[in-house]
Amino acid sequence: MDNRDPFRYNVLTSGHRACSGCGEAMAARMVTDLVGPDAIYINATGCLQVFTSHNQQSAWQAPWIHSVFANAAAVASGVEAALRIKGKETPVVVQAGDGGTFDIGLQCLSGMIERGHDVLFVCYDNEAYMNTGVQRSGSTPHAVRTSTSPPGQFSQGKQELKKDVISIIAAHNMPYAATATIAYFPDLKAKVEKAMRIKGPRFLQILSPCPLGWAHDSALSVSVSRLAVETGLFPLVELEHGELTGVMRLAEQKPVEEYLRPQGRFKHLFANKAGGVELRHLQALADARIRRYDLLNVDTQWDTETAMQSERHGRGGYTVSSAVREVK
Ligand SMILES: Cc1ncc(C[n+]2csc(CCOP(=O)(O)OP(=O)(O)O)c2C)c(N)n1
Ligand code: SF4
Repeated sequence: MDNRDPFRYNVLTSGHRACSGCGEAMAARMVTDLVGPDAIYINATGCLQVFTSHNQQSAWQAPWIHSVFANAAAVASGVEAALRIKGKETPVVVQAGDGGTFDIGLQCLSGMIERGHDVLFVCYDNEAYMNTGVQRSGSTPHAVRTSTSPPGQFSQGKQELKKDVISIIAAHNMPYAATATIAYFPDLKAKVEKAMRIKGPRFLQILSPCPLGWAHDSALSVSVSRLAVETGLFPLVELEHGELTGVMRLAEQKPVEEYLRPQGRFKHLFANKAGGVELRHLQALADARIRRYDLLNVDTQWDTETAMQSERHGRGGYTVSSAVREVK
């Protein structure tokens, strides 16, 4: 008999060592509770792995494997293949930071998708290598201060742009890829549930503010992630078989300054003229994303409902089950 109380049982339980206000901890709690305990979780090295599995203790109330930094998707591929041979339908979920996704894990992730493994890959995107001391990653946005992109005489923080990973992943022509963030739980919930109804490789990029690395008040993680969406800097989108099938539209666009000001990682941009140039650059990047996804083309409030109604197709050799995968 299953004695787990569905209202009180958390896959990621309390007592772990995340910093207060950790967006990654919030996102992981949401995702894993939606997927449920009867799944196999593979965790790349990173903050989530470190703060949940310390010295023979574990905060996971589900089967959980720690892979190395680079190979979580390869481990998941093997687990999924073994389950398939055994005729089991247990969901397989990868969890990784942006370093483990955008950079060092990208090759294994690409292979996993190309081979068509039935795995959900979740990237908790906190836009730097947080676990090892806030080094810049391929996900770190332009002009951000990190320990390896310090602003100074020659630069205003990171010089390169944030890698457009959702487009790279969607270009694999895979069944489902989407972005989400902790500020919009109904949207995140709908996307996780939708991903779990689809067979084949699926990918979620969840913006997960890190109070330590972003240097914002730990009480502001949710509002900061909301501002990332409202400014256009982090569009909430869905892509199926490479095509855009859903966007969360904006009633109005907020200026990027509202998002940047509460975060110490952008503080240098408000200190001098050179920083002001980068502020305009960041505003232009947000404007470009708004145009690209047509985020303002709506006369109502948040258009979540419509965004969630996008049809799934069984194209590309993958089948789509009509019911939510049964969790036994
Ligand atoms: C091959 C290899 N290089 C470097 C490391 C050190 N390392 C462990 S976790 C990590 C950063 C993880 O960053 P990310 O994936 O973004 O996750 P976060 O900690 O930010 O959640 C690094 C550099 C490692 N474990 N293995
Ligand atoms: S450093 Fe950032 S990602 Fe890591 S536990 Fe702290 S808040 Fe979370």
